[in-house]
This record gives sequence, structure tokens and C-alpha cells, in this order.
Amino acid sequence: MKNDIQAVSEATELTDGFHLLIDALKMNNIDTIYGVLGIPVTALGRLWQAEGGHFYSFRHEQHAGFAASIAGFITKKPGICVTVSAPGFLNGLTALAHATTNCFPMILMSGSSEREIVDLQQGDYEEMDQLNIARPHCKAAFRINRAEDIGVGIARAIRTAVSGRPGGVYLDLPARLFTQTMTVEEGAKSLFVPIDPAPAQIPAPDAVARAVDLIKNAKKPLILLGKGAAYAQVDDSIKALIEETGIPFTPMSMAKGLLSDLHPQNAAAARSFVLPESDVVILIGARLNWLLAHGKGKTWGGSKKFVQIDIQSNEMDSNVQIAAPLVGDIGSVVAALRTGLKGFKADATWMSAIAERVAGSKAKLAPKLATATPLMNYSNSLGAVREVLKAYPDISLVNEGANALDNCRMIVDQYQPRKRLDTGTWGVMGIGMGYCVAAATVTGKPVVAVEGDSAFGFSGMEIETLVRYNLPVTVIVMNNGGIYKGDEVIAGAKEAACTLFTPGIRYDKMMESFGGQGFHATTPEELAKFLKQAIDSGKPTLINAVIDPSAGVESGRIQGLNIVSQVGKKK
Ligand code: OXK
Ligand code: ADP
Ligand code: TPW
Ligand code: MG
Repeated sequence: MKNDIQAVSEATELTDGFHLLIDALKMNNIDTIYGVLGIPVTALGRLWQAEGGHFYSFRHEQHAGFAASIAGFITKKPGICVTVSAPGFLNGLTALAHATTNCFPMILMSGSSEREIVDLQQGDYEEMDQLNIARPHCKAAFRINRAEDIGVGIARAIRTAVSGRPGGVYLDLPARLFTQTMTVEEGAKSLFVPIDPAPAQIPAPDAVARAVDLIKNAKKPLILLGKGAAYAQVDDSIKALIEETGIPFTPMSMAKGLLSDLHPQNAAAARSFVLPESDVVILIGARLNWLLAHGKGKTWGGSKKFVQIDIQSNEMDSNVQIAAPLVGDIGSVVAALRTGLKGFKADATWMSAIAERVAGSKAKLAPKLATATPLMNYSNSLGAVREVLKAYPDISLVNEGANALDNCRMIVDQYQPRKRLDTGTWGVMGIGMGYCVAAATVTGKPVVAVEGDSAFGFSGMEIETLVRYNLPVTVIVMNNGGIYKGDEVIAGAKEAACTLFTPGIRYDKMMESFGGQGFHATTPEELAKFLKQAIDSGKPTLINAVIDPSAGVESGRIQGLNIVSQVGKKK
């Protein structure tokens, strides 16, 4: 029995915006925040940690944001990034836009300044109209003005980030929200968990029938798996569809490993054969954007019919007509297709023609991976990485650069879903260390990053973050001394060529100075030895892999996009 005095004090016990926000996140099963603190959100971080939440604090908001974005991809829960007002917010905004572009669920929560002063442009501390600036870069931008709206604000942000096509959400948190008070009882009543935030979206039966009909009549069907298929986490069902029908598949970069790269129906090593040669292409969670040559032209050859599975209805016909649009979530659509295609088997001669080419490409690549050169090149260095990683199928592989990206994608096999994390839809440099922190903390497994030396520079300072949290991350810097190449000379240039860095940099020493492990590898054997040692040690490590400055090519595999001036060229 409570006495009167106790009852009165409980009834008037207060909570505030800080605590309500933390309670709302925890209630929604969110246990991790990535961010950079300062006015007005410092106390939020402190209280969050004191109440048992994980807080990974970065050196720059962009990397905290990239971490949140990829945590969203791996877990299907929105990754949370917290930033301070104006400049901190803007630093995080690139990552929010990246999450939206890549269809990763993420919430950027930023502290902001006093509305009255901002709106009259009276010069508040870190004044900026953040809400309106964020709006075009995310699925939705919300502001929570009142403590009693925190529950609904968080619920709306979560539902928006994960429902339909996933993406980024901006949540504006004005400083004064945090100190507003409510009674504990009223506060608790104001919080809730959204019911079924990412509901199944069942495809229309006639749309399924249309697709089934098209596939059954195909002579050379092909399944193209995109990162949406990896995100959906219906791995077994996708594998069953592929194996039951005998249709060959090829993965986009971040769908590698959804089925093992060694799967007998994997046509990736015959990509330039299967794309033009196929007659019906089934896109599962992949957009016909620049990465797929917009579904037309030489890459695709002559006539082609597309079946497209996507949750976003207006993705259909974005570039070419989709013969059989299947709007729905991948789990539901693939289940319906399996039912409709029961008993159907793709022509085995198509698969065997592909298998022959795959074997040919692999045989052609093999000697390059094993041939020693005076200085390492991309083939023999990454060949060594591939051999080591065979023994660690569950590591996450983070990858960025140009040659360092494209060669790694081609050479290093993936064995499990959602383990290859790379530059994505934008080909953006800078995802490296943020992705490493998130992959390590979310999976609890080791991470290896294969980084071009330029790419690494965008987030290099975050190796201190790896050390601070003692994360099992091995960063391999593919050090060729520049962007694409390290030996460019520009006739008439006043300074060193614009693609070059200081030659002979020892990135391993940088890691050592922060208290991590550093190695310097000049041969594939050394690289393999250090990589194995690093993974087994579980310690933050950087391997400076010295690559022949002349080994790379402009923009790796997408050279054609790097336009050159024709003016003044000799005919
Ligand atoms: C693939 N291949 C193989 C294997 N796997 N050969 C042997 N063994 C194995 N296991 C072959 C495959 O058949 C291709 O050869 C080639 O390797 C390359 O494969 P892949 O899949 O990478 O194909 P392709 O044509 O490069 O794919 C196009 C693409 C891809 C656009 C989807 O390049 C991509 O994801 N690019 C991302 C680039 C990017 O974002 N860069 C960012 C920085 S650059 P063929 O003979 O069949 O063709 C930048 O922004 O500025 O410079 C800048
Ligand atoms: P990739 O770059 O690998 O080709 P994209 O990012 O272009 O992949 O495409 C991913 C697609 O997957 C997006 O169009 C997105 O709407 C879709 N998508 C994401 N999750 C799901 C899901 N659960 N069900 C259906 N479609 C999805
Ligand atoms: C945010 C442009 C694409 S690739 C690249 C840059 C600067 C670096 C390539 O050199 P690296 O790799 O990493 O040393 P390698 O092996 O070929 O030498 N800014 C952003 N994103 C992109 N994509 C660029 C610039 C770019
Ligand atoms: Mg380089």
C-alpha cells in the first residue's frame, strides 16, 4: 500500500525530452546510436550510454551517418545517426542522401537552434533551416516540437524509413524539446511501437500470372539479383526459386553472396555473354539505372523482356518498358512466383553454355592471380586476399576505390548474404571506415576493408574510432600512390599531377600511432600472411599494401564514363 505522500510524489515525478527520446528508441528495439556530440545533444549521448545504449562516437558526422546507413541495410532496422546543428547536420546529410539513394533505412536526428530566431534569421548559434534543407534528400523530414509528440515522431520516422522502399528520414530536434517536461505517467502513455511497420505487399494475381507466362515461354531466362534482394532477407526463398527453376543468376555488387559466388548457376563470370544473350530478365530488387546501362544499348543486345520485382511501383518503366511488372515485397512475390512456376525447368543447354563460359573466364583469370610481379598489381594482391578469405566466409568485406573496387568485386568471392558492403548506387568514396564500424558492431564478426588509397583518405581519421572501440577490423590500403594510378605526368603542369599523392606513404604507421597494428606488405605472400594474422588477432589493423603505381586504369571498369576532351587531339 502506498501512503499519501508517496502517491503524490509519484504522480508528479517528471520526465523530459531527453528521457522520452531514449525511452522511445529503446522501446522500438533500437540499441545503437552513431554520431558526433555537442550543443544541444551532448546530454542525449551521455544519458543514452548511462541507460545502457551503445554509442559509437566518430571524428566526423559523415562517417557516423554512413555507419547508420549500412547498419540499416544489414539489419532492416533504421540505423540512427545523431548530429549537432547546422555544420554537424550538413556533414551528416551526405550520408542521409546516400541512404535514400541506396534504399537503406536510416534516421538522421539532428539538434537544431531556436525556431523563432532561425525563422527570422536573427543569427542564432549554428542557425540553419535544417528541415527544409534535408527534405529533398530523404523520404520524409519531420520536426518534433513538443515532448508529448516524441512517441509519435519516432514511430513515424521508423515506419517511414522501413516501409515500402526503404530510405532516409530526417528528424529535427530543436534544443528546447529536450528540456520540456511531462509527468512520467503521461510520458509513458505517449510512447508506442508501430504495429507492422513494413507490411507485406502481396502482388496482384494477374501480375503474377503474366510474369509466370513470360518466364515459362523464355528460352534463355536470367535472374538478376540486386541489393534489394539482399536487403529483403528472404535468402532461402530466392535460392529455392533459382534452384527449382534452373534459371542462371547474376548478382549486382552488394547482392554477391546472397547465393554463394561458387554456386553452379552463378553466371557472373559470363556477364558480358548473358546480358545480351538472355531473352527474359527477371530483376529482383535491382534498378535499371546506370549500373545496368539503363536496360538498353550494347550491354543488353537486341530484344529483351524484363520482369521486375520491386516494392516501389513507379520504378517500373523508369528506363525501358517492363513487360511484367511485379509490384510487391520480394518475399511475397518470390513465393508467388515459385508457386506459379512449379514444375518449370529452364532449358539446360542455356545453363551449360553459360557454365562453359564461366569456366573459361575463371581459367583465364587464374594465372593472373598467381603470377608474381616485381611490384604487386591488383590481380596478384587481391588473389592473395581471396585465398585467405576463403577460410573466413562470414567476414564482412567493405570495399571502395576505383581499381581497388572493381578488381576486388571481380576477384574476391562472397559466400554469405549481406557481407559485401561497397560504394553502392553513387559509387561514393568515403563509406570505408563508417561501414567498418557498423559492420563490426552489428554482426559481431571480423571485417576486412579493401580500400583504394584515395578512397581511404576520405575516412582515414576514423581508424582512431576502430582503435578506441577495439574493433576486429583489418583495413588493407591498396597503395598505388594516387587516384587510378600513381605515375601520371601532365606535360606543362605547375604542380604534381592532379591525381597523385605523396609517394611511399606508410599508412600502417598512422594506425600504429593510434595504438592499432600496422603491417607493410610488398608481396602477395606478405599480404596473405599479415591478413591472416590480423584477422586471427581480432585487433584493429592496417596493412599498407604497396601496389605498382602503373597498375591501375582510369576509373577501373567504368572508364567509359570518365569523359575526355577531344579538342586539340590529333586526328
Ligand atoms: C566476374 N568476372 C569474372 C568473375 N566474376 N571473371 C573470372 N572469374 C570470376 N569469378 C568477369 C565478368 O564476366 C566481367 O567480364 C568482369 O569480370 C567484371 O565483372 P563485373 O560483374 O564487375 O562486370 P562489369 O561489366 O564491370 O559490371 C558493370 C557494373 C560494375 C557497372 C555493374 O562495373 C560496377 O558495379 N561498377 C561500380 C563502379 C563504381 O561505382 N565505381 C566507383 C568509383 S569510380 P566480362 O568479360 O564478362 O565483361 C568513379 O566514380 O570517378 O572514376 C570515378
Ligand atoms: P543494385 O544497385 O544492387 O542494382 P538497387 O539499389 O538499384 O540495387 O535496387 C534496389 C531495389 O530494391 C530498389 O528499387 C528498392 O525499391 C527495391 N527493394 C528494396 N527492398 C525491397 C523489398 N523488400 N521488396 C521489394 N523491393 C525492394
Ligand atoms: C565523394 C571520385 C572515384 S574513384 C576515386 C575518386 C576520387 C578514387 C580512386 O582512387 P583509389 O583507387 O581509391 O586510390 P585506385 O585503386 O583506382 O587507385 N568524391 C566522392 N566520390 C567519388 N566517387 C569521387 C570523389 C572518385
Ligand atoms: Mg589509388
